[in-house]
Order: sequence, then structure tokens, then C-alpha cells
Amino acid sequence: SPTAVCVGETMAALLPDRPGPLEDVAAFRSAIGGAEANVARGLVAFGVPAAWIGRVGADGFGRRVVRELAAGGIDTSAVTVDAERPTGLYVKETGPQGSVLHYYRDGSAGSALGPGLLDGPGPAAAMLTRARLVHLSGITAALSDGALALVRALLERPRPPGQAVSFDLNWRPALWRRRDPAVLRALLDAADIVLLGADEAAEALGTGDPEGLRALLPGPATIVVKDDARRASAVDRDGPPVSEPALSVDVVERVGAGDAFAAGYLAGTLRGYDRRRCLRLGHLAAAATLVVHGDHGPPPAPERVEKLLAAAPE
Ligand code: KDG
Repeated sequence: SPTAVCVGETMAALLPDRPGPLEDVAAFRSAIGGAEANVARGLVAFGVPAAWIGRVGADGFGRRVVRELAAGGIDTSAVTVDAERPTGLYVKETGPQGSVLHYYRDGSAGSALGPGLLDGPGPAAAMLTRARLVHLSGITAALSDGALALVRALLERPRPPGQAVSFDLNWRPALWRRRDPAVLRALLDAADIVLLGADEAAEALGTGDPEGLRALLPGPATIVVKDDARRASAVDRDGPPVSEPALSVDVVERVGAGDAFAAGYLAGTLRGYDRRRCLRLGHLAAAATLVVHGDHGPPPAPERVEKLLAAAPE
């Protein structure tokens, strides 16, 4: 059974062949994207057996999602194929201000996730019980009442022995137009490890300051805050915060970097690393994604990982 299980929606993605307004784009490259699957991919790159659980349509995009994730070494055996609803889609628009994701996911198969997964007949329930790490994000909470109920159930049920639940805020205002994002605070507070950016936390929760967040969210054992100065800080419930600066890279496109960071950080925690080394692994994984157009970069070479960790002895 996989060590880590990531639950959420993975969509087909159309990436423009050039930056600029969508109306001027001549061609799109077809890809896939989804925050939680990006994390699963990143975990596998660090040698952590990982599964992605979600729903896809009985269509070409759904088959593409499953095929590509499985080819990347991710366990997809608990993915549900929805006979009625289509696979969600997003179109990326890139420009000097960064990227905008245009979603076509209302009523998608992925948004039909629900708490039935936990007592359904498939392999999902057992996988979610056996996993040492269950990874969730604020995106799923915004998708539908059922998806929110599933996220809530995974966070609020008594944890199976030895299990931690990580939660990445992944603030997507476009998904919260018809729902009240106030639910996010309680979800974050019920997680063991919270990951968020200072900017998005300020927008969604009213503060991006590590101390402020700690006061707002007393529950999690660790809160990891990535700030605008490209530093990441891990703030434990007790003990002083630990901070590490990001690596310097020529940024091509940012989408997916947060997921890569989460994967690196979480892989470090599963290896039992101290906070500083976990943060370093996070930065290393993020750097690989920042230098490509797609939502995930190639896995960092093992020599680079070793070199970086050697610079931060335990
Ligand atoms: O974090 C990257 C994701 O935003 C991207 O892969 C698409 O999951 C996605 C979303 O909902 O925005």
C-alpha cells in the first residue's frame, strides 16, 4: 500500500504555445495538472511510494490523466471513472503578470468526489487508512459540497495509527465565488502539517505572518509559510521557527512550484529529516518546476539532493 495518498481533482490542461492573451494564442499543448497529483509526482521523484485518488470522466482526457500519472510511477488503482461527468479542463494564460488558470470544471467528474469514498467498495478506503501521509488541499474543499465533506471527514475522523494529514491552502479565489471560504480555517486547523504562502494566507485568512498564523491555527504540529522574500519558515507548535532561503533560479513560470515544494518538504518529513532539511528539499523541488512552462519539472538529480542536504548537516 502506498506510503502517501494525495486526494483531489486532476484535469486536462491546455498550455499556450506563447505568452499573451488567449484570443491571440494559435496553438495549445495538451497536458495534465492538478495540485494534489503534482504533489504525488513530486513524492515519487523523491522515492516515496505515492497514490493519487480522484475521479475522471470516461473520456480521452480522463484516460490521459490516468495514463500519465501511472507512467510517472503513481498508484492510480483507486481512481474512479465517472460514467456521466466529463474530466475537468483548464486553460493556462501566461503573461508578464504571471499565469491565469481558466477553469472548465463545473460539474466535472473530479468535483463529484464525496465522503462515500471512505466506505465504498473500492480500494480507496483501505489505502486511506494505511497511508502514513494523506495530502489534501484547499482546492478540493471548493469543488462541491461532497468534495468538502470528504476533505472534512479525512481531517476530522480519528487518525489511523501513525498517519499524518498535510493540507496545502492552495488559495484559488476563482473557485470560491459561490462558496464561503471561511470553512478553510477549520480545515487547516485540523491538519497536522499546513503549507501556505504568506500572500495567499493574507488574502484567505487575513494574515500571512507566521506568528499570526500560529495564533489563528493552534492545531497543526507544523505550519510552513513561504514568504515574498522567497524564504520558507517552519513554525512548530513549540520551539523557534526555522527558515531557509529559496534557491536562485531564472523563473519561467510559477504554477506548480508550490506543489513541488510541498512534495519535497513532505518527503523530508517521511524520511524523518529535521525541519531545515525538509525546507531545503522543498526549495530544491520547487526550483525544478519554476524553470519550466508546465506544472511540474523533471525530478532533481540524486547528486543534487545529496549535495544540498550535505550543506545542511543534521
Ligand atoms: O498548483 C498548481 C495547480 O493550480 C494546477 O496544477 C491546477 O490543480 C490545479 C488548480 O486547481 O488550480
